[in-house]
Amino acid sequence: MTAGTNVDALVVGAGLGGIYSTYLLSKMGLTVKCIEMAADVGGTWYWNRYPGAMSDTESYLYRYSWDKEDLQTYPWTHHYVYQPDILKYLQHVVARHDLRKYMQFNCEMKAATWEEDSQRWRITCSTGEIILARYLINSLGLLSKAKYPDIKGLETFKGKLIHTSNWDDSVSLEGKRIGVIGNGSTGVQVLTALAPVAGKLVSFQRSPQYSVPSGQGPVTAEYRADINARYDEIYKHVFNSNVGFGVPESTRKTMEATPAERREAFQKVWDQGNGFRFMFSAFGDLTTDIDANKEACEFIKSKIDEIIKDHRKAAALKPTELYARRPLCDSGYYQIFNRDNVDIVALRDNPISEIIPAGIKLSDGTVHELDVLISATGFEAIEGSYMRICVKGRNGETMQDHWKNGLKAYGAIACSGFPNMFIVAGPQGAFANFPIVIESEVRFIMECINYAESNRSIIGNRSNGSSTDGHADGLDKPGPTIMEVTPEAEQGWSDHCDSLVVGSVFTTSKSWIFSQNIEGRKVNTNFFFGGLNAYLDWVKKETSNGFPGFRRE
Ligand code: NA7
Repeated sequence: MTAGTNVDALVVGAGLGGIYSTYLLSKMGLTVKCIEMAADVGGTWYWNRYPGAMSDTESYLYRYSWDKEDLQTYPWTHHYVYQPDILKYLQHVVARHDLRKYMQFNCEMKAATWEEDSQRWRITCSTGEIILARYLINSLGLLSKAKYPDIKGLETFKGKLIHTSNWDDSVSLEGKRIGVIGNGSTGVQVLTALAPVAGKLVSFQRSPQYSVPSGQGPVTAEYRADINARYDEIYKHVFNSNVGFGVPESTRKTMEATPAERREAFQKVWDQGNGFRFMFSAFGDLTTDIDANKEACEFIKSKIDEIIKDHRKAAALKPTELYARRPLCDSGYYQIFNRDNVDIVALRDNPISEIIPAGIKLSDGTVHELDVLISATGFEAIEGSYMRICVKGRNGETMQDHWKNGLKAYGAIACSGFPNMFIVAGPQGAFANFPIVIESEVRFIMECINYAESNRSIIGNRSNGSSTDGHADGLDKPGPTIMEVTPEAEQGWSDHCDSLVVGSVFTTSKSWIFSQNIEGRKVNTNFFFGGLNAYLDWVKKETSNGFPGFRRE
């Protein structure tokens, strides 16, 4: 066997989750290495460099909560941060905490195998290096593997084809004839940003989506000072909330309000901006009551009619489904369709028949000639990152085998048969603001590692003949030194996630949230819809009860 570099913990991925994991593991005193396939840190924000790429979490929350001084001093100027600023922020955190020394770039994990004899993971990298690690923390990215549209002739296109998640800065867009396929959060952002730049811009839209204003704009010094003064209170609220977006979470029932009160409440959140505010602050039942949801749909459709002058375009942009996907917000999306150089093609009436060298041919024979075709068609979400590599746990079981009947992970962080392996932003994590979710999952993982390390030191002390005071969990016998979740606990979590979506309107729309954006994929509950607060309460119980979901041998 080839010898390899030995570390206590290997972190794979240097995005939000990988950076935080590396920081905490190094603080714990373990030897740690972080490998990243890209040329630098950033994860999602390294790859998604398309024009208009922006976080739709307000700037004051789109950062780590654990460095208060940095929270109060790091500059941001607008209500939302764009991709270049997020990337700069992450580079800044890595420099501030001197984490680059643990990191190796242009290095992809190709395979990882659990070795029973050494009780270690053997990781093979794209560089040919072998790394041996007691703990493997995969922070590979939830939305990492690009999904291209499965359309006949795509490869024949003679212009420039770009996927938004693998942007090519060298492509000139000024004055060009640009087609965009996809109008999810990415499509909405890229279309809005390109409207003033393109010569002609056409959105080839399969399913219209609801979008509300983001409320983007500069912040005043007073606004920033107020946020700075309230950070403790803000994070207390956020970690105790359902979606963690810092917005009020209403419990008011939509249908108990009069039509005028409903319109007034929707108008208020529309004016304030933010998709999650619109979905959760005006009323508390848009995701659970179809009649309530329909009221929100009608309100947004009335706004589309108000904003868009051309009736044909307005009709094409109006969704027919419920407001039941990840809520979108924008910086003037519907408004761009008032421009003469921007058009919409409703593929539900006239689908694409094929892509030809000159552009896009529709079923009715119309040809749209294009210089640039942008694919904003999303990702092979969650599993995509795992399916392209070979991770083998006990008895040679691969992640492909493990997830063949659906994606699952106990508490979003561990899979049975994969000892001492953890996942950040894997399946069945809280459906909430991502930096907060990632922090929560990373802390849970660190609790697991800390527990195993404490048990190791108790056993180590015993074999040295030293006396020990109690045990890691206060029980009679020391707990496990290898953290491996039981199949029952893993299945129990997955069943719990399934039970939480019964009756949710979210199940009515096809999207990556339920693995329905990929043809032929099994419908799966990819999130824990019980709320961030419920997730954190559950984690607290697990840790204080001595990790009952993990094997004790
Ligand atoms: P999404 O939300 O998965 O959106 C993908 C879009 O691409 C959506 O509008 C799809 O239409 C469209 N699509 C996909 N395939 C096709 C084909 N073949 N023809 C036409 N249109 C197609 O990805 P995003 O990148 O926007 O957002 C992903 C997440 O990133 C988002 O939730 C945020 O958390 C950040 P469909 O709706 O399937 O009809």
